[in-house]
Amino acid sequence: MRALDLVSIHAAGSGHPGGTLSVMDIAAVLFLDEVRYDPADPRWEGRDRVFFSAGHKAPALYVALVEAGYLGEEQAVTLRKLGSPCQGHPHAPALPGVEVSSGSLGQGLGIAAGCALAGRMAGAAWRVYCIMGDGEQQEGSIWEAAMAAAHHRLDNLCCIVDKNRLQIDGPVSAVMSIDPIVDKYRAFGWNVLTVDGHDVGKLQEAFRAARAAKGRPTAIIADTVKGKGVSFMENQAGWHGMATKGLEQLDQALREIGSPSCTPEHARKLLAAADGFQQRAEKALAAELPRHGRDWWWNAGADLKVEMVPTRTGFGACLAKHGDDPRLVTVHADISSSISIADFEKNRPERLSRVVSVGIAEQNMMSVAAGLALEGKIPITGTYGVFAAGRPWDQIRTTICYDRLNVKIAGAHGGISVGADGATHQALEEISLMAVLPNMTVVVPCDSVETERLARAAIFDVQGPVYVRYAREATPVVTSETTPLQLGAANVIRYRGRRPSFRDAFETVFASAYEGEGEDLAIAACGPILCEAMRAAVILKEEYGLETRVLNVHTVKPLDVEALRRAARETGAVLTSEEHQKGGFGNLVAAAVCGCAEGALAFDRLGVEDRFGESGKPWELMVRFGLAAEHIAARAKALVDSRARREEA
Ligand SMILES: Cc1ncc(C[n+]2csc(CCOP(=O)(O)OP(=O)(O)O)c2C)c(N)n1
Ligand SMILES: [Mg+2]
Repeated sequence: MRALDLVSIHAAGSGHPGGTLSVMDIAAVLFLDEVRYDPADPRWEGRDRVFFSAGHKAPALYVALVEAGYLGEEQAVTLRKLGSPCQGHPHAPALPGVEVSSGSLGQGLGIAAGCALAGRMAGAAWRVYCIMGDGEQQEGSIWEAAMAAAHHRLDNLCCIVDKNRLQIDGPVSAVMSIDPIVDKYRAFGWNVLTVDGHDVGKLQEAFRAARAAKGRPTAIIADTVKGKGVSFMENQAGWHGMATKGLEQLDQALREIGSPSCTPEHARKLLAAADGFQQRAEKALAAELPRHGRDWWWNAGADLKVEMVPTRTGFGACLAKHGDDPRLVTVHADISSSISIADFEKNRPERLSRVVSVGIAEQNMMSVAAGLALEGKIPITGTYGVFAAGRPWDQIRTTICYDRLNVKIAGAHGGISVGADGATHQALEEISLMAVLPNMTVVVPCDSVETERLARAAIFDVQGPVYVRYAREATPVVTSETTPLQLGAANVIRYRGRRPSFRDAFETVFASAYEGEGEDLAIAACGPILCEAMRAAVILKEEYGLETRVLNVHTVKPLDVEALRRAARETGAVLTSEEHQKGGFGNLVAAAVCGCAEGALAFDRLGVEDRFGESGKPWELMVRFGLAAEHIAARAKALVDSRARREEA
């Protein structure tokens, strides 16, 4: 199981070896010994229910489902690929055997408690199991569930904590201690057992004891080793979320695991199967990209060259540069490197006294930040946008926004281009969630340079809450230090003809200073998809002779209404583009331009069509979800054509 786990993560090129290797013996004992199920009838009423609350341990669940007969090895190795049933985090509707989707930590125990309650109401004999991480114990929702499960005496419920002592930012004891965890569960009224989580016999015994316990739920605290079985991964925080690089490293890991069935030779066959799946997915995808004359994809031609840098880099650069201001305090929630907030203290040990770790506890993160702000600090909090905007929305609304507290929120991993982690980690709703809040400022910068500059403005020029949305993937750099930029003011960007550099092919001015040039249409965008809108302007001009007024609406709130209304009046056709559920940005623009044009305004919105994201490579997903320049150009062309037809009629 460990070998297949590592092969699937290797084939995906990303994933979580550390926490899957630590939980593997637990998963094996559960699925091969303890739990009753029927792979021929995944919804069999009499089955025991197993919840993987720690959704990033998905590959361990998938290989357990292979052993249990739910799916084949060849399917398991399609992990994280476009169209795979094995999403980066478990997606229940996609894969029989998965009870519920997970990936947002801290929710499984409550679900398991509800399920156990339903089982008891039905007088059923089946039992409920819930697997959690030790860092995950930092989520307050777990303790709400722990209280409820004990209160309701749910002895048909057994949770297992994979206590591997590490989370993303380092040792659990350093990030936010959970100990004494045994005493905590006991104090909440649970039957608590401790066990060596790699001793199969002891695990079987513990599950037997859990079944025998009456009148209260059982928590099995399993001592484990993160990365168990592979010498270079064991106890290394860095192997939390990283695939083996190169076949040599994979082979070394496989040799150490020493599986008789999943040898390096067998791994080659599985990797070839994964490759075949990928090629078929790419072929299908190629047909989905609208064609416009020549290939206009990024850096495909001899000119219009562009550099790609992740916007998150710009956020980190801002903190590194301006972190000496003693008012700045960063508040971390265990993903500080990947969102670049840790650049604040990188190589600057004197700033560590202004770094606060709250653990995986996004709601408390906002409350702590609020308290810091009350005392004159400028707290900078951040995590992935789904967890930064969604999980603590009420804290942001009622504590931070209501009192206009000076809290800066970094919403990383905005958009579908997050890639292989899948829907649970792709923030597609936060523009709506944040822009609806009174007193909130929302900025969505388009590239790394603009992110750095707008983050600086958000921190120092705005007195009050600001949400900065940025992304994960490397995206084009289309602005520079000298590009006109003012928070709250939109820019007009005009394509001026082919140049060696994509950035130099455009002229950018403040919208308020722009003299209309009788363009055919306007495209309003925010975030990295603005670069796609710019590329669409190239396609529209070069292939169809259409002039486009691209509007960089980096500040979504307060919106530069005048710039949008002028664009609507002067071009008569407006298309909005967003890497977000369609309307989060587009509806705000629609409301701004509504009724402002003299004749009928041709208006359309492009964005994610009321659906969740999925796993895949970032650029694959931009195509699958219809967000690339080729799609924008096609929609823009259709909009202009429909106006022409209307005018003719
Ligand atoms: C609500 C939420 N916040 C943050 C994350 C990002 N995240 C994924 S795994 C992880 C660390 C989990 O640590 P632990 O529970 O110890 O599991 P291990 O990796 O050791 O298996 C974090 C913070 C998340 N998935 N969900
Ligand atoms: Mg852990």
